Amino acid sequence: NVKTNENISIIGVPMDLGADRRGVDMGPSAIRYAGIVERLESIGYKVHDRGDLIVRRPQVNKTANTNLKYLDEITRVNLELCETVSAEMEKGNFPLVIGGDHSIAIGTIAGVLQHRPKTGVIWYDAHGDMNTSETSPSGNIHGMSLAVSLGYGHESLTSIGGIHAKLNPEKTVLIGARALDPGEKDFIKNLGVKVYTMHEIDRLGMARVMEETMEIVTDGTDGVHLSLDLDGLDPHDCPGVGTPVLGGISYRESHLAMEILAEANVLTSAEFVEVNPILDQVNQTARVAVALMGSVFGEKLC
Ligand code: EXY
Ligand code: MN
Ligand code: MN
Ligand code: MN
Repeated sequence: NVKTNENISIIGVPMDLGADRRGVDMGPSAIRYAGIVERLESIGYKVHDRGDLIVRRPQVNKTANTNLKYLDEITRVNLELCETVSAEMEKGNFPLVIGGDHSIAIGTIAGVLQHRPKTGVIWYDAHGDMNTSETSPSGNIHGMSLAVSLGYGHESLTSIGGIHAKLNPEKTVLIGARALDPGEKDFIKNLGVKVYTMHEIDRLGMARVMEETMEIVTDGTDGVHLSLDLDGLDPHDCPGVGTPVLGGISYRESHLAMEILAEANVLTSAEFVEVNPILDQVNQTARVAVALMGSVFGEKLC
């Protein structure tokens, strides 16, 4: 049952500076404790756990002339993450990043784009993460990472990986959105990013949503990245997240989404973020994350 790209490199990023609530920095430990390595090995992969990047805790969260919280340290870590992801891909390994708050998508995606510059992205999230410093209600960078990866936002962040390493909005799909800020809604429409809100998921069903999504992210691209924020799922299934929003995607629908992605055999990189163990119930959210990784990496029920 060994896959063609049989090497997976796990990169932990214990980052919580991009979020308002502390604790999401313990996400990588919780996901390892939930058995990520054993799970992927049981499917037939060779798993290389590269450990965690170092994230410092600055005493000062202010950078001059900006409302962005912890901009300097978030920039530093994402530069290192970009290089780490790029180095793993250089070796032919599949980068699997575990977080940590969603600000780490900036570094992951910048690294991925060094090797697959036309990557399509599935952004599985209750939120859009499409704010800039002008539209952000909070100054929290985890609410800005998709905008940065598309080329919009503070220059320290958009320059990571180089100004040309940016996503194509028409090859970017949001799934599970239900808490978009007014500025984000305008931005999504203007850029032509495809959004499947909970309304479309209810109406069309997850199978159709994923079939349409696969069409968008595979046509004319050279890779597919999955950026899965656990708060995309319903808080009943995933209580251990810092920004829960009622009315989310179910555990079963999420498995189906991952299985359809696995069947298409197009995934080239992935990240699972926003697991917050101190808000969780007996590590349930980390266990859901590992179960979904099982599905997306091709685990079969029978
Ligand atoms: N849209 C809100 C903000 O920008 O502050 C909330 C963002 C939460 C982001 C979470 C991780 O997906
Ligand atoms: Mn912390
Ligand atoms: Mn997010
Ligand atoms: Mn979110």
